[in-house]
Amino acid sequence: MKKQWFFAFALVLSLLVGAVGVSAAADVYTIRVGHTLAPTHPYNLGMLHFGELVSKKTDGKVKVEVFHSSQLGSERDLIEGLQLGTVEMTIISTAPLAGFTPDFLVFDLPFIFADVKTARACVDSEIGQKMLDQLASQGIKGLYFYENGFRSVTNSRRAITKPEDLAGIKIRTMENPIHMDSFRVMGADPTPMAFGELFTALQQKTIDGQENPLAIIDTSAFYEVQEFLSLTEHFYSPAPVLMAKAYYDKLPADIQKAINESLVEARAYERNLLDEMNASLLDTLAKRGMKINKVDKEPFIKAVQPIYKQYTGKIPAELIERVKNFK
Ligand code: EAX
Repeated sequence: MKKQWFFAFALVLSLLVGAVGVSAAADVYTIRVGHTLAPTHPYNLGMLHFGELVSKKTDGKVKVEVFHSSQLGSERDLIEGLQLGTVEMTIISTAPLAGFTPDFLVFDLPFIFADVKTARACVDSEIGQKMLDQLASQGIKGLYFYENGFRSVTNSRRAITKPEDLAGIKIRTMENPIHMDSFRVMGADPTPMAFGELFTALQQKTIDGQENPLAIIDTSAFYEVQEFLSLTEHFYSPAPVLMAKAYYDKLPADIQKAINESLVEARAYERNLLDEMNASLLDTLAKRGMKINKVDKEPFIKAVQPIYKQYTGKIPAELIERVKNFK
């Protein structure tokens, strides 16, 4: 009889420890953060900085392990990983979240933000907070918006100076209906693809182009496989930092507090890194051989107006108005 009690106790203890990722011995909380970008990108540097801050604030109780370059899977895999509890945290673009919570689609509307200051103020406002909170029903703790940035088009065929130049360009997009429909309405041929497969697809010319912010074009070396960079800045990608809700909810209040304080501090650090990089990246990418052109955005803005009509309803009209007019 004694043996059965012992085994039952051991089983319960192992389930308890396994469930919260805590080693019962020293109450150490290990947070694995997965993302798709290069080790030199501010996503990675921002998460490493978060790890340093939260370790200091908790006297080493919280240990953050950052896995870059899609080591833990694509952004969709990472979102599902949070729901399954196979990963504790991720930093991604909002685009793949559209399949989980449609309101996030509003940030994917082309040209919805005029500049980075407005974009940051909007995602940091109660509009952004409400969206992060909506993720709770999906088993995800939406914490803060970091930044990916304004996305521009690169390709290997021609400079894109007006929407008509996109005709017939096979362009990789994120797995997001607005991104695909926006390029379709401008005459391009969109292919949704996980970020981890993108460099090879460009190298093998199975696609002509892609669209991402300058910091990704540089840190993922797209300049090696893309000749033209056209500064369309057609979408703004916020970068939500998300945790597995089941994991977060089980953390003691003081640990949750330390995580939140550290993430807020590291958010400013990550955005500042992007600002610093963006100040010199056009020069850097030109020196790396890219042919760079500015564009008159008006014809592009006009060309994508049907997208607003098509998605009003799927995205609450009131939410589109609030974000579009955010000051
Ligand atoms: O979130 O897939 C993409 O193009 C994203 O910009 C990237 O994964 C970072």
